[in-house]
Amino acid sequence: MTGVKKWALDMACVPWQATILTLFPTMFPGPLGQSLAGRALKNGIWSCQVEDLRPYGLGSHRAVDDAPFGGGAGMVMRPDVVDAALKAIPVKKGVSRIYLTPRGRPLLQQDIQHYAHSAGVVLLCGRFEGVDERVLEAYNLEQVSIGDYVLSGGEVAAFVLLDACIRLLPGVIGCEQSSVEESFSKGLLEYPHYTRPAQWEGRDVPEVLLSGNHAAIAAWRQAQAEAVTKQRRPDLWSAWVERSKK
Ligand code: 6GU
Repeated sequence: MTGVKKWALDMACVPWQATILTLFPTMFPGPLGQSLAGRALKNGIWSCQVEDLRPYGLGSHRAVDDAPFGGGAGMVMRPDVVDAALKAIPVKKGVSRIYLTPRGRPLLQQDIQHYAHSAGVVLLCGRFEGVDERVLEAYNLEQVSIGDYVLSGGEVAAFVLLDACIRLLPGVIGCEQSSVEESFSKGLLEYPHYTRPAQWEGRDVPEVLLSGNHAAIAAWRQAQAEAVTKQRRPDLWSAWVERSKK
């Protein structure tokens, strides 16, 4: 075991805790069992507790959903079933309880930082048309969306939220990465990256990057970050311009 791993184990006696409520428990840890997140899971930096919603279902068929009052397409997850599952999850201080839904507030890097610095998250993954509103209210669940498109369920959104948190946990990646983090937190997209070969298929690496002039390189990267943000993300650009005036 490397020094960093040992340090991480000593520091994080209590793993950052991910609890996932889902009808598809075998999906987890899924991609989070690989690569950086997978190694961190094995090293005890985070834990993955999956709670299957099915056993909380009603009747011999363990029904978890029913037709919407008022009519319309699709099925809605029953509040009594979700309540029974949530009751089985111990309430822990510093653990946010989150319902993943396209109706939620957009998930931002600042939210990820907040969750990563906390003790963990409980994620309720919906399927079908969604979850009965009353149980969301009763538990005052945070409602979070990962973007303006519709997924077939909250599980893929849970992977996204967890992946973004796990890479920020102490000991998951080296210190070099933390500066990359800050650069996005400043609100600009990143500058472009280049590596060897310096010439490839008739395309050259920008000369300034080969100059060894660190001030010139930093200025070039800043200008590139600003240009790409202005072009691709006018929303981020306006916010950045506003903040720069203050
Ligand atoms: Cl969090 N869930 C689902 N089902 N669809 C989404 C989403 C979440 N965020 C964007 N689309």
